[in-house]
Amino acid sequence: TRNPVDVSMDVQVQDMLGKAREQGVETAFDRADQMSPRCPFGSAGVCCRLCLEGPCRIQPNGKGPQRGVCGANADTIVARNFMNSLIQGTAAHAEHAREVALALLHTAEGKAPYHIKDVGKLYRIAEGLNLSVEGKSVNEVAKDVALKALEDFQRPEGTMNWVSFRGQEKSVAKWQSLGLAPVNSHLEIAKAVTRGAMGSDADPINLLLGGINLGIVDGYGGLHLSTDLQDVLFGTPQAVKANYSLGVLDENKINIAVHGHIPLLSEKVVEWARKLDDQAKAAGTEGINIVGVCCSGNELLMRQGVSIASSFSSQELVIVSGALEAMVVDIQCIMPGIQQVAECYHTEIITTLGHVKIAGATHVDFEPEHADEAAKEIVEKAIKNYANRDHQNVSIPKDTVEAYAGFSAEQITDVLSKLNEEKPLQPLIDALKNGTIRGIAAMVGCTNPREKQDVGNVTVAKELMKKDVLVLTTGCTAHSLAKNGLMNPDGVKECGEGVKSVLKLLGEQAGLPSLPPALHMGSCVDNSRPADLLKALADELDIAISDIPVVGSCPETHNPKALSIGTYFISHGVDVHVGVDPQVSGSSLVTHTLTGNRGDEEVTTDRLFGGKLIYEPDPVLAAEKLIERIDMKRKLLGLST
Ligand code: NFS
Ligand code: SF4
Repeated sequence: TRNPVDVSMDVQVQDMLGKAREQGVETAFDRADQMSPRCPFGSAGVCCRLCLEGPCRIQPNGKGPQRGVCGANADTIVARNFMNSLIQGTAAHAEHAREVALALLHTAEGKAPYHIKDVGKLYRIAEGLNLSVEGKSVNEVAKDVALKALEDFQRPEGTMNWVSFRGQEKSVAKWQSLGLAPVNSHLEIAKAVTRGAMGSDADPINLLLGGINLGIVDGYGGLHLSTDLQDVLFGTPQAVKANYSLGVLDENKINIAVHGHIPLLSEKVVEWARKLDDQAKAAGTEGINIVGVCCSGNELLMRQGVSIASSFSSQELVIVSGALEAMVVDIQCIMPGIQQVAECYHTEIITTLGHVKIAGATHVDFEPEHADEAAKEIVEKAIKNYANRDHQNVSIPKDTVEAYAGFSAEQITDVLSKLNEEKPLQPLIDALKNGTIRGIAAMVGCTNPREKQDVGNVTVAKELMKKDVLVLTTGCTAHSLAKNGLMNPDGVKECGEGVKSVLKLLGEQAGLPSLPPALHMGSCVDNSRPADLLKALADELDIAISDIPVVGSCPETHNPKALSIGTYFISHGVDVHVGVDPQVSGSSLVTHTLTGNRGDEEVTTDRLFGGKLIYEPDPVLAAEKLIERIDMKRKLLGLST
């Protein structure tokens, strides 16, 4: 068993883990220890249990049988397993997007209690989709946009609307020429399920190309669609200030954690917490305190300035504080373990979706049409549960860290436009060209209970900042960076002189001493935002996205969703680093296709798309490898290195 100091950089997490252990409460960090050593077959991706002839497993060292009962070899099994995990990630994002699209339709029809908050963005999207808006009301335009979005789950042929709308022409043309441009999300997911099944696609390279197709579905049918429509419904984020760490819990208030992903639920919980504040006061408290966990937290942070209590790996420890009345969850990244932990304290776990329940938890069914009733019921349950709080067992860590977030592509462009109104991207382009900014990195992804929390995320970010790389961030990685001062203007001291000067200059335009060194662009579906920024840059320069000196890094990932996001970026020729084993080492062919170089004889993603996967567990070495790739792309553009 690891000592608390070895599971997280965060002292509050260490303390809370100490409390949990003292009280005999098991968390993911303990279970991760119990799970090691991990099965070498699974780790290498060479076990297959796709059919009842198996399970089959191939010894990577060449000893023992080299084919499964059906004749599939290690290459096929590894490629199939990799693609099957991309299906998981892509389906998660597509389903997220579909729910938001349906909610937009119902809102436009007056059947769901939401409003069109960003009318400007709605009209920009309508224009991008070539919809006529003349003589139409806002709701009519919203309905047209929602129908176009839903068409991306059912059109029988052609290219997805959101791919044509949001994709860069150069990339779309390449995908079309390779037969990889997706038709509709459900079709591609269903096709991938079929090809990855027993006795279907047995060509490892073809399976990996199927994975690229899923990455494209993920990026447009999942990420962009979700972000676009969420911005329409809930507003496009603008810079906000909020607090991070377990310390954001408030002993004097009723604490409700919102956890999961889709803001349809969490936005309503915030709204009703405000409405029922008096009830909370009548219960003898100072009101209601909503805190965020995982990406629901990111969504609320970006739009409402709600503070964030925890990233993925320490989610159970929010409960161990003893001060949490309810944890409301929707979907994804919700550890089933929270229920066992909650049973040791007074916290009520509230699930909200018919297809995502946890045995033993309370269930309040959440349908967008009845969002108000459900949110009210949830908040009232939390208020009522305050009576069960054991005040002797409350331990809330003292400090919180102040952080700035809300850097949507629109917000960044807005700040830039203060330097050059006509061509807002020009200052950024000039800085890239003259080397003041060496490159751009999107620091994304998770925390993983197997890894020491925050170390990978923070180290890679700092190493890149030092070398004048501009860092954008999303997801749980942003949480790591925020807690370590990298989303605060003070954090700019970590940057090299070039990036520092740019951030200071931009900060002044925004009334701050500096912009923070890591610009928080939102949740994981909001990886569409850095993608939008890259597309705008590439278009302005009339180059492909793969030519820009930009990289992605995902040091502490755990989720297949992160792999599909990574694949989305690779499909654009952006290099993507993962710090956790992607479980493909059992096939040198698959490994080479994903991680090989463009000059190689064989097929590699680098050769086909201009970007590759970089697996490197050491964060310092990872940053070095990323810088190498940034410099290589600078050289190809004829820029100084
Ligand atoms: Ni992304 Fe967000 Fe966090 Fe990882 Fe999970 S919450 S959607 S998958 S763990 S960053
Ligand atoms: Fe074994 Fe082939 Fe069945 Fe997989 S699909 S379990 S390798 S027989």
